[in-house]
Amino acid sequence: MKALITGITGQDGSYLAEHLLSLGYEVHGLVRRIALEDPERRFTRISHLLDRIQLHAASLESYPSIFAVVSRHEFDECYHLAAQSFVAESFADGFSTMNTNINGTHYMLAALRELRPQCRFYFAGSSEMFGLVQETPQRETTPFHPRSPYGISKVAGFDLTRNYREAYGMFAASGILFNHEGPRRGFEFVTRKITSTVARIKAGQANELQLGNLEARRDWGHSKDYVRAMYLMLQQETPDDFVVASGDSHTVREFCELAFAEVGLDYRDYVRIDERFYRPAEVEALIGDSTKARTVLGWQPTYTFSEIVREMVQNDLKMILGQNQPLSEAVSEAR
Ligand code: NDP
Ligand code: GDR
Repeated sequence: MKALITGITGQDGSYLAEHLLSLGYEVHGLVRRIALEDPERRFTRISHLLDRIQLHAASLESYPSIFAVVSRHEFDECYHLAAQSFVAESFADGFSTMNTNINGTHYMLAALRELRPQCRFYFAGSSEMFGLVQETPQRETTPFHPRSPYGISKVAGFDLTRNYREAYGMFAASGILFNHEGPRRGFEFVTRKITSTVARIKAGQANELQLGNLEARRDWGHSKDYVRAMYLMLQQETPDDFVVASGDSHTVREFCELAFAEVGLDYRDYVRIDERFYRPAEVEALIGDSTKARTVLGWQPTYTFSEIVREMVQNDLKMILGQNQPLSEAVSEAR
């Protein structure tokens, strides 16, 4: 089996590549040309896989570049994960988020329809599509009410995917994934911002952590668990959409409490509220009902919330104390 992963350099792409390799897949990744020119910084999450995967340069902004990659290989499955994935950035630059996320998805679907309509397609939908939630917990039938340009772009991608399935009979499925984390999470997302700063404080390299809304509530799982669900969705007899969630939700404050406690500190001594990290429209509380994924796909998560927090803190401590990785640089750029 040959799979193409867009966004292979990201958190999920790297775990999914590992999972598919372990199943005997030939794994291809679509990456930006600039990444090929700067492999040391851009390929940190996949450096250990480089001799086992094939990378192709293309841009989500360019249909011809995507068309060229799809035309050169007979892919059986395509996991479309590439996106501008940071919600806060989508408020700062809604236009480029929309362009990359909506057109990028449309280009992928159009190229596959033209060249390889039998290739199975996975779209990385998001719980951000629920936004201002219309029911709790959220499931496949819950109406969408996105609260950011990012959320809106994901609703459009979801609708495009369903339309290609209905109009052209393609095997096109969307996962509606709730937040998922892990040691490879980007530094700007709140979980990694917290765990990396905890490590810096413990190492004497920082003395406070600036955050926005501590009462925001999320259903946090582990990326390693969630990429298994993506794979399972493409192994079904018919294409369908699935919510993937832990069913357990916690506030940002609770995440802080646990992360600081992991190194013997009290978060109240270090966390400062900074208005800059509030969003113009917040998604206050998300919690998913993944009954359908659990019954139809036979999927279930293996990590608990406290195991995720512990793994992330311990990983960041190891990076900062053991290997002198430049955590400080990344964190000071984060927001
Ligand atoms: P990351 O931000 O870690 O990875 C995003 C990937 O997209 C990177 O490989 C990045 O490449 C690539 N990318 C971004 N812009 C472009 C572009 N213009 N052209 C080509 N590639 C581009 O995201 P995650 O791994 O966390 O998430 C994967 C997908 O799942 C995303 O679509 C995200 O929106 C969605 N999602 C994530 C959830 C989560 O909690 N993690 C939950 C629900 C959905 P580069 O390295 O070059 O920047
Ligand atoms: P989210 O993740 O927006 O849910 O999107 P993020 O970790 O950025 O925010 C989670 C919640 O924490 C609050 N928050 C802060 N967030 C950040 N980044 N920085 C802060 O300082 C801070 N303080 C409080 C936020 O307001 C928010 O409520 C993630 C991404 O992976 C998306 O791509 C994905 O689709 C969704 O999860 C599901």
